[in-house]
Amino acid sequence: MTEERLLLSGDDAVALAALHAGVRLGTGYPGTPSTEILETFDRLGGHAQWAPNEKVALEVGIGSAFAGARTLVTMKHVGLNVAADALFTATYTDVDGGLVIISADDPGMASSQNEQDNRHFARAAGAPMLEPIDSQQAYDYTWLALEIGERWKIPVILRLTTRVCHAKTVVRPRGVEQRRSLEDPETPPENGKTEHRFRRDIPARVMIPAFAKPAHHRLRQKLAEIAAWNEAEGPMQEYGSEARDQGGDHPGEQGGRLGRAPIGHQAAGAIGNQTGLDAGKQAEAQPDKQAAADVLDPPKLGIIATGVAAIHAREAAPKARQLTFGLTYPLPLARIRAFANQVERLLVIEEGDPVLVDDLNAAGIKAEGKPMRYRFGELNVERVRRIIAGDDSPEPEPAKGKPPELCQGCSHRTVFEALRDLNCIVAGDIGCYTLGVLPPFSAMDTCVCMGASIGVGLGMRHVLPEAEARRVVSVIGDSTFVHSGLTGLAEMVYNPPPTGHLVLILDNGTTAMTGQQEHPGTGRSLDHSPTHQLDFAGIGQAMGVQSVVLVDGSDKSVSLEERIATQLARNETALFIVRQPCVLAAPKIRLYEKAAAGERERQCAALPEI
Ligand SMILES: Cc1ncc(C[n+]2csc(CCOP(=O)(O)OP(=O)(O)O)c2C)c(N)n1
Ligand code: SF4
Repeated sequence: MTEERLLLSGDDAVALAALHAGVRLGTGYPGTPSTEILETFDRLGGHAQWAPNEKVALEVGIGSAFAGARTLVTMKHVGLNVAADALFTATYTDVDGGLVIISADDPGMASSQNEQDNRHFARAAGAPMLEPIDSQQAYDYTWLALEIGERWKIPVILRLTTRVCHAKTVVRPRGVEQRRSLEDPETPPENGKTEHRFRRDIPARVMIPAFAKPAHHRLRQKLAEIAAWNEAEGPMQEYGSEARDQGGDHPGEQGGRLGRAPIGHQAAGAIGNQTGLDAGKQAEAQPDKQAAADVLDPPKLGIIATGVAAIHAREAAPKARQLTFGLTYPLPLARIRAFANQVERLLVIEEGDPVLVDDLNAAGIKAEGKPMRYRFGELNVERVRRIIAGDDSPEPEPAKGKPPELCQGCSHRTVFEALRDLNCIVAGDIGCYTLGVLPPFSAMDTCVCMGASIGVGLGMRHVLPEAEARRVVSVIGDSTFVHSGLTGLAEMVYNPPPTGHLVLILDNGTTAMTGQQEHPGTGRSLDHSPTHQLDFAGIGQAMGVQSVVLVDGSDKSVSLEERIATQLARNETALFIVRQPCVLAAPKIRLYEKAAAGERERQCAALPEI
């Protein structure tokens, strides 16, 4: 450990840990609140790249880990749905290099289409899961995930949530002597990097039934061993008991190389400031609440809490006994049982679904969960106080913010004006353009998940009466098209509806919604340097779409509305690529293009004359 103290977001802490731990490859797909991890890893000098989608990112990560390299794969919670096919079998395999999968969950849906709780994935796929409460633990648990992964040759999920990703708290990184450098003095001079060699192990990596059956047994054995390790040495903190009065954490925290920041007042304060609540200040501001102190801190109340909820619980009931652990799957059930035996009322404070409380009750540990209403949205100190006190009075309505809207001058505006005026039935998708659903456009009828616009549009075309079917249009962004629209296009040409169909790709040259990331359609890598660019028109033609049209969105001499209307009257499959850069990204795109042109000129000038 160094004396260095850094104020970092959880995302940045993961990136820094990845760098310090010698992660050779970081790959992922953008998605709030995980996007910054790879961007920071790249800025710090790590090898980071955007994949077309989360499944490909995880597959690349699995390959890298099979080759023995420490690897980081990042995504938001719904990304794990896309990557799930790879995940559920990867846990059967032996990965040599530590493979950390970041699942950044979004309770409260600050920027997501659902608030699914990815703790279910750990249980369903048999993947160990670590859940940090703050940036220090985000740093420490990234290391720990790599170490657990390498010891048991298993992918490990690091589950973050929006608050942990974006709140900044103090991080004390490992000392330089403990860090793993990418530079290895014993490796050949050509690249100066650690060489990872492929180790053949067919039964551990080729999941045909003959090898997968024993592999499943191995997975259960690994999880049993990890659970035993978690009981004995896993990262855990207990408060309100003698151990806490002596300032002691679980021995694992002290003896292992694990998190060294207990949930003390410092960490609680850091997050508390985010929520605007602090135990002392709250009591001062609301003297009537003081009377509830006995309810909040009865001597026999025991709280089990994980993730950021642990900080809220410490602040809401500072005198209550509390057990918090970092490795939340597989659970340290014996430790929990011992804790439960010391208290009269055992309360589980967890954000999202009743995952932990159900696990405890299933294991015969009598635990109380939260009322249904707290399953929705994020927890905060006030909500946790209410849970503890059994206060079921109505919660104050959150302040209404200004509804979001497409930027002035946004290229998506023209498209939605046309679709509105033509009274189209619009199968929509996810991106900035989803805002086409709001007034003054109100021109989107469905939005389910990334890529769904094409399939959903086709489904409607197949069953609606002809006049209505003709009005159906699928609208998809460029990043989303690469992510999961390509197979929808294959479906369109393979099973064309009798009226044909029209897909509009809104190609604004960036992944605008998540902060202007590159993707395979922009022709630039994560660090904005030039790379191969997918040709959407060529793809449409090669797939057999009957009418492929490139539309310059800035060309006002052609009416987009007329073009769409003409197309809808034909029984053809059609792809319109409406191209116009996002107005916010355009200046940067021009800079990247200028830099690339300069580089090409330099390379040409350096060519020998023939
Ligand atoms: C499976 C999944 N991964 C990531 C996201 C986050 N996300 C939502 S839309 C989007 C892409 C938006 O880019 P694009 O389609 O180009 O539209 P734009 O925002 O540029 O208009 C991303 C990454 C998500 N919602 N679901
Ligand atoms: S960020 Fe770009 S794509 Fe998104 S609304 Fe603004 S101009 Fe449109």
